Amino acid sequence: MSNEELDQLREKLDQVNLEILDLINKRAELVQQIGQVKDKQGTNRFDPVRERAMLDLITEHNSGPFENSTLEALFKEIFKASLELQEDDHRKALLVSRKKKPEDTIIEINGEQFGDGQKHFIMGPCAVESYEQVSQVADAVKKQGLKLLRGGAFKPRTSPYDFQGLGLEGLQILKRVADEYDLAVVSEIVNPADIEKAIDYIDVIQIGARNMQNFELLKAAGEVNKPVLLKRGLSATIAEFINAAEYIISRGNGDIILCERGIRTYEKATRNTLDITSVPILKQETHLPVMVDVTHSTGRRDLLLPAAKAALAIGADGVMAEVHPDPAVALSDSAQQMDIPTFNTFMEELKKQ
Ligand SMILES: [Mn+2]
Repeated sequence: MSNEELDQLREKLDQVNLEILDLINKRAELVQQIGQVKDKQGTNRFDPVRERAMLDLITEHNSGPFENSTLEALFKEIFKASLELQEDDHRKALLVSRKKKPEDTIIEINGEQFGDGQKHFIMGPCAVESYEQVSQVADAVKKQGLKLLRGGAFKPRTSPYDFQGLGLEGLQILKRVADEYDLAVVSEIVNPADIEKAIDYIDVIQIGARNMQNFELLKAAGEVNKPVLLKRGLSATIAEFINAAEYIISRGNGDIILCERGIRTYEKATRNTLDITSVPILKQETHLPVMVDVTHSTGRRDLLLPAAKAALAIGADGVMAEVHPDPAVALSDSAQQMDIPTFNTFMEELKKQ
């Protein structure tokens, strides 16, 4: 075969490649249109029966030289790429995504701008136990120049026999103390029906790890005009976490702070495993502020400071931790709450960073 002949064949091959390219992209456009129709109908994108029918049609018309199995494998790749294209379109459409809104969401709470690139802190006792207890912590929080006070009034506990929190009375205590010290209140709500009465007492609605996929609660939080601190579920993937936030924003409330609080793994040295790389992933994928709860992720007082340093170093917008005047007698999380001197050292160290 002369070189000229080879060149001609190669030229033809290039031509065919371009035709295939053109056809593949035409096909992709059709698939995208089908995806939009399916979205409107609310039907599943992946349809194995339809895929089988398409493959059968292709092999029926196959006159070689490729074998049917080779063609099936090739087309299967094209189908897969097209399905992924539909999923990309879907991800693009998420309201919490960077693709939808490239700039950071900044949430103003009591003069703090969450998401502005500065460090923010949410500190307070695990559970509200008494006015005295909360006000001692609030005093320490205020002296550190902080603006947000956390405290649990409704406590979803692993055992039904553990302390369940003071409920509305707990919120009233928090509100009273917060007003005295000019702090904003972050507190967990567990029941959609409680949101309406709770918003008179709290400034940030916390949705806890155990409720991350309580969709009715997410929807209810999406319908009020209060920032939401959403914690990652203990067995939730990052994609599930992002979708939980999407439930809130889809109802109109975009003031959402994501909070990594550790996930369940086989490791027993810590209470949960702090998934530290979820922070930059969440920052890349969404435009929302991201915090790290060092208390529940580690479950160990000796790890609070190094975990908090790591969180800030990797790009978290803030740190959450629990503080109790006398952790030894705390009604919940007694092993990992900081006493006030430890909290002061913790804060001094983090401010240095
Ligand atoms: Mn706790």
